[in-house]
Order: sequence, then C-alpha cells, then structure tokens
Amino acid sequence: MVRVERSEVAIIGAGPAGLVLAHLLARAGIDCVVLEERSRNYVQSRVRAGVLEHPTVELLRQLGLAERLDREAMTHRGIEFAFAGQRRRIDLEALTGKCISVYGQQEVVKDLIGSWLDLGAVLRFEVSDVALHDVHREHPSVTYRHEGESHRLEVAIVAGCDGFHGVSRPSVPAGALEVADRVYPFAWLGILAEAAPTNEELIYSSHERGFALYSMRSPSVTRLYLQVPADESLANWSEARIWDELAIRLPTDAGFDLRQGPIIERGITTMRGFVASPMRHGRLLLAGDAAHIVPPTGAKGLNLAVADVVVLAAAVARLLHEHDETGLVEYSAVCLRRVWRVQRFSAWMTTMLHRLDGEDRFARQLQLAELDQVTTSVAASTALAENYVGLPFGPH
Ligand code: RFL
Ligand code: PHB
Repeated sequence: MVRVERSEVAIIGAGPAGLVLAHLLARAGIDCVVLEERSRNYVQSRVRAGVLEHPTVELLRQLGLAERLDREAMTHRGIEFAFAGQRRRIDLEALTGKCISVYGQQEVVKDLIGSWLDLGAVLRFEVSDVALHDVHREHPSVTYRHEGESHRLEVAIVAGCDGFHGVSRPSVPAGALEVADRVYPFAWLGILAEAAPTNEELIYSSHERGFALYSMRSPSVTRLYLQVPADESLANWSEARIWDELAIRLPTDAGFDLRQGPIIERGITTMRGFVASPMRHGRLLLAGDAAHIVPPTGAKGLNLAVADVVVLAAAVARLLHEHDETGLVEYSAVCLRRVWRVQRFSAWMTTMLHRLDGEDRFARQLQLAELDQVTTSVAASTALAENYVGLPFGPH
C-alpha cells in the first residue's frame, strides 16, 4: 500500500541547503516536507565546513537561528597567508567592514534541525528509494520508503538539496543539463585534533612541499589540512607523518608553535569545481552541492548553498502566493551569476596556493609575486577580502 500525502514543497536532503530552505519557506507560510536518507545522528556529526560568511551569519540571525552561533562561534577579523618564510595578514574587517565566523557545519545543521523539529515541522530521516516523478509537469511527486512503508508525496515544487551524490540532479533527463567540470590533481588530507589553537586566525600556507591550512573549530579543537596527491590513501599517513609534515609546511622564519593533540577525525577531500546548468528543470530546482561544488580553498561551499536557497525561497513564494512564475524562470540565471563568481574566486585561491606537479621555477615565482601583491596592495587585498567575507545574496 502506498500512503499518499500532500505538501507545497518537497525538500530532498537535510544539509545546509535543505534546512535553511525549510526555515525560509516556513517564514513565508509555505508548507514543506524534508526527506533525508541518513540518520539524524549521522548528519549532525558529519565534519565538513567551518567558515561562515557575513551574509550567511546575518541570514541565520534574521531567521532567529543564531542564538548558539552568537554565543559559541569564533569571530575572525582577518586571515593570514604564509609564503617565502613570511606571514602576512589581510585585515578583512578594516578592508570591508565585515568579519567571518568560524563555526562547524555540523553545529549549524544541529541548530537548524533542533529548531525545525521544535516547530513541529516534518523532517523524515532514514528514508530510502527516493524517486522524483513528473517534475516537468505542474504536479510533481516524490516517492520514498520510510519505516517499512511506501509513500507518495504530491507537491507543487521539488527542491533538490541532496548534495553532489544525490538523486535530484540525475533525475534531469540526459541532454537537459550542461556540465562544466574541473578536477584538480591534488586533494586535502584534513584532521581534527584536540589541541588548543595557538594562532587566533586561519593561516593559508603556500609551501614548496605543498599547501597547508591552519584552522580551528573551538578554543580547544584545531582543524588542519595538507595538500596530498589526488589518489592518496589515508593509510599512508600515520599520526607522526601528519604532524611532521604540518611542522614543515606551517612555520615561517619566525617559527610556529604547532600544538599537537589526539586526532579525533581524519579524511581526504577531492578538489573539484563543478557546475550543472540550468539549475531548474520544470518544477525541480537544484540548490547547493546538488548543482555545483567548489574546491574548499575559498571556504565557499556551504555559503553558496545558502545563497541559492535564498533565491529559491523567494521564487517559490512568488509562485505560490502570487501565481507568478517569474522567479522560477529567473532562478537559474540569478544563482549562476553568483556561482560563477564564487567558482572564479575558489579556482584563483586554489591555483595561487597549491603546488602543481611539474611546475617550473617561473610558475612558482609568479605564485609568490601574486601572494606578495595580494598581501601588500590595498586594491588587491580588498578584492580578496570582499570575496572572502561573502558577496551579497540575491540578484545583484
Ligand atoms: P550536503 O551538505 O551534502 O547535504 C545534502 C544532504 O542530502 C542527503 N541526501 C539525500 N537525502 C534524501 N535522498 C537522497 N537520495 C539523498 N542523497 C543525499 C545527504 O545525506 C545530505 O544530508 O549539501 P548542501 O546542503 O548543498 O551543503 C553543501 C555543503 O555541505 C558543502 O558545500 C560544504 O561542506 C563544502 N565545504 C566548505 N564550505 C564552506 O562554505 N566553508 C568551508 O570552510 C568548507 N570547508 C567543505 C569544507 C567541504 C569539505 N568536504 C568534506 C567536502 C571542507 C571540507 C573538507
Ligand atoms: C575549515 O576550517 O574546515 C576550513 C577553513 C577554510 C577553508 C576550508 C576549510 O578554506
């Protein structure tokens, strides 16, 4: 037996895109159901992003979802670049009037799920066999299984917020999507360590042996990354080797107090830029990683997901409240403009900071000259800072 249910919007995926969208729609008085294939515990403990742009934090505040964030997030007024034995700071606040917040993605997800369930709203975890139907018609539906029962959810809009490996993007017929893809020949090995950060701000280090990033999650947890080959296996990296390599790539001529501690999480992240367009197929709207991914060097993926759903929620409200399809029609073009600006920034940061195999002396000197320019010229550092703190949301 199939249980038939109705709502206005089906949201596939309870990551940052799906959850922020659910809250935005609820504010607009629009009914939605969120379907998530993993367990609540799994999505709340998945370690990923850590940098929230200014517009992301402002939006969470406007939605009344930033109470814990405002208490616990670390406000960073600048970032640092290490290269050629020196460390140079970019004063984000002085250059833009804005700061960034360091707060784990899983903490954002926890806050959004908690407040969503407090509203008594629907979020089904551990659904399976999710399939989209009739998305090119006015009345699409989503079928899925939950707690041993088959369901059919009939809606006006399906929001594909199910990440890079979800079902939404592959539901669009072949030929209707165009893909731009760039896979980098290196990856990031990331660790979380129970060690108090010894530097107040993030350090992006461009070293002859490869890139390293010094970040953090809290006053007692450090987050560190090392550039490794694209096909690298975690098994090749003992704790001692990880710390040794960090101790080579992070210090400058002035040294560096790299505090070690137990490693509580480790993983390898591939580096890729990917954009599928258009981001709409009929009544299916793709948002976040389901439509695009960026290499993490710019700290942009989560923020871009949030930027998409701001546009998506406004388009859906216009359709359902005013019977006006303009927002739907413009959705993809409005999002893609920001998406490509963020891709450009992320690709630029990636190329400027990583070691490229077979790179000649000339290419390395160009990287160093670029880092020098970006950390000394007010015009160049302002351009970096403007992108890093976050381009405005919405049509601009
Ligand atoms: P998500 O977070 O992948 O959420 C998608 C959700 O959909 C579920 N799902 C399904 N649900 C139902 N049915 C199906 N068939 C489904 N298939 C999948 C999944 O279980 C999941 O819960 O996508 P979303 O919401 O678009 O959010 C995107 C961000 O997660 C991502 O862009 C960032 O994590 C990227 N990223 C960073 N972004 C930043 O803004 N700042 C950073 O500092 C930053 N650092 C990072 C990062 C990503 C990293 N990794 C591991 C990829 C650092 C790393 C290491
Ligand atoms: C992180 O803290 O996980 C992080 C910070 C900056 C980045 C990417 C990831 O560019």
